[in-house]
Amino acid sequence: MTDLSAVKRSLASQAIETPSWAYGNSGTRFKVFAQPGVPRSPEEKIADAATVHKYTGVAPTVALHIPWDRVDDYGALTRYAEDLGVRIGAINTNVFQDDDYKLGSVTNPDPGIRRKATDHLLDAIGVMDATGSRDLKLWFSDGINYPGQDDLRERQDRLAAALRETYDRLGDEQRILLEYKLFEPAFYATDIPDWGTSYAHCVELGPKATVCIDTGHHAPGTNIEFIVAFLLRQNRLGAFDFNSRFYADDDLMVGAADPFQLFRIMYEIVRADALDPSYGIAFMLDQCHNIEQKIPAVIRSVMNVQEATAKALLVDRDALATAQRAGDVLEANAVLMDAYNTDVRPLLAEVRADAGLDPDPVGAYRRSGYQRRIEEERAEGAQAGWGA
Ligand code: PSV
Ligand code: MN
Ligand code: MN
Repeated sequence: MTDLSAVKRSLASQAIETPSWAYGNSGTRFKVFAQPGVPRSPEEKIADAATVHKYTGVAPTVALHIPWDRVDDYGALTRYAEDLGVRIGAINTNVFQDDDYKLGSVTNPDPGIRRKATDHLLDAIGVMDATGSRDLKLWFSDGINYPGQDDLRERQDRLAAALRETYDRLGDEQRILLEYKLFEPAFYATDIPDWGTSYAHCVELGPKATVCIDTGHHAPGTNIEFIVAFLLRQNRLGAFDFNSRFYADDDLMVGAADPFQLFRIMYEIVRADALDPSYGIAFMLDQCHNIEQKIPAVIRSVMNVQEATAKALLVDRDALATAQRAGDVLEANAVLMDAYNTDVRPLLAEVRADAGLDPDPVGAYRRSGYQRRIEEERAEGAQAGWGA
């Protein structure tokens, strides 16, 4: 039997990190559709993230992207966030938006460009020192488009050298989250294309390097929960970038394309007792809201993660273990599906009410007048978007 009060406690203490770039304008390579009220500065992105936290109660941190969120005084930005009730989360690096990086950043054949890219990673650790962030998130767009374009193996050596220098600069409480991506923008070969490559580099580096699983970065049909289980067993799962994909790296709302997959992922987390923030996994969103309104879309995404988590927590683990040990295939599957098919919305409404929150976060946001206010207040000035 599942202990409902323990489930509610776990849900109340869950933490989901939202990304600063989800609040800014974004689009596809064809068009960016600007929206009214979009932030014009890192401070305004943080204010929007704090609003998501205000209505969900489980989004206490916001990830920054450097240089999109560059400011002169990160100490002041940190205090600004804290005054609004949130903290700065992962620092994301950007070695993909400069002409110099056409042939790669840390794997570039030109040592001068490799130096520039590595220096950016080291600078980002300086930002972490100033903001108190624990996590340095590294995603490299590095790869090649044509067979023979560069030496596959030497690029791994260059990558390892840059990672080593970066790792050695980390403080005791800081870590690297190393992300992988199947393809794009490189199409023939990507330098960190899969979890195995990321994992191998992390092992080589040391215990402060862990893998970040971006759910959108896999081939169709990939069993992501297997990767989760494997990395948890090895103590190398550091973070998630949650989002949904239908075809490639769509960055759509988590839980929109395949809520069952999200449940299976969260079940592996629950199975490993790795949900509590004290375990150290960063549950982040990595999304862009191109055609839908941004703040309610982030709220909806947070709720989707909560719903998958609630279902995972409701799995009767004793009954499942009994069925598994007895080799009762149908019963084991039924136990899992019973939890998945439970409507957990009333349970989450109770958890919110117990925390003094409106049980309907999207409705509460819409009624709050925040959207109207930002549309009025942010009418003047350049909006933040990709690269701003
Ligand atoms: C590009 O694919 C990407 O979506 C990666 O997932 C990063 O985490 C994100 O951009 C932010 O740099
Ligand atoms: Mn990502
Ligand atoms: Mn991505």
